[in-house]
Amino acid sequence: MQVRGNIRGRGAAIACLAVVLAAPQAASASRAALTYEGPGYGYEFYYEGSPGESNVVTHRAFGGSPGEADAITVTDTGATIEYDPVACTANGPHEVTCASFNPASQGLDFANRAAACAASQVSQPGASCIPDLDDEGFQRARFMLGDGDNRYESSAGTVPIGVTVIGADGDNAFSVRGELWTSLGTGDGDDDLRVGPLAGLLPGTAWGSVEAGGGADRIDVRNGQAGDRVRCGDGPDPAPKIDSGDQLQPEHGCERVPPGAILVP
Ligand SMILES: [Ca+2]
Ligand SMILES: [Ca+2]
Ligand SMILES: [Ca+2]
Repeated sequence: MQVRGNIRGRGAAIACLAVVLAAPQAASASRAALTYEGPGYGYEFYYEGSPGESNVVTHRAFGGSPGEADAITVTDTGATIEYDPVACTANGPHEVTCASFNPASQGLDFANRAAACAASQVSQPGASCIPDLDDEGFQRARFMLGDGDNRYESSAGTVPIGVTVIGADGDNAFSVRGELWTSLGTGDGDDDLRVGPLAGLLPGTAWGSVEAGGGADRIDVRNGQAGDRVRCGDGPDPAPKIDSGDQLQPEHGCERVPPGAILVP
């Protein structure tokens, strides 16, 4: 299954070949942009909060197929959003849509693809450089929300991709559901972190990773599947809510172990 292969291989050492769509910087606004990561890896949507903001974010991916969304809309009622005008359009100050197939970005896309092909032939002589247009959607979205008490919630009906949401030392509440994979990370605040189910997929096709840092963190990875990995961090954390077979890492907090947990280093 191509989508899953690509997602599982996301850690492979590929050059990030073209960070070409950085948005204009503004002093006090969040920022939406996207990055083309090379043939077969498609695009990553990137959202970064500004210091001092308390972001209240939702996103919805649409078009394409699971693991390969054509476009992403992000809404942040806690911040004004700056964006790359080549790939994105605004629907008001708090909502932006970015498209992986924006006609204005196609020329840029092809240039990047040629560079990626050249690089792959250096490491794999004879490797094909035929563009695979089916692999050029958004495979992942990353939200770097920084300090403040941030909120993040998945929209209902989003096309599942990979989602990363990172906060800092505020009291964060992140609730992600319906994604192929999820990574949540926070700091010393008292955080509320949830990885919910993805309907209609076979067991083992979605998973989550949660790292909660200091503070008393409420963690819930009851997505109906085993294998989610939890680090509670320091602080008086209550026992995480898990499915049987989810993995806790006692070396990283999680002193209160619920029934069914698998302890891993
Ligand atoms: Ca925390
Ligand atoms: Ca689980
Ligand atoms: Ca903790």
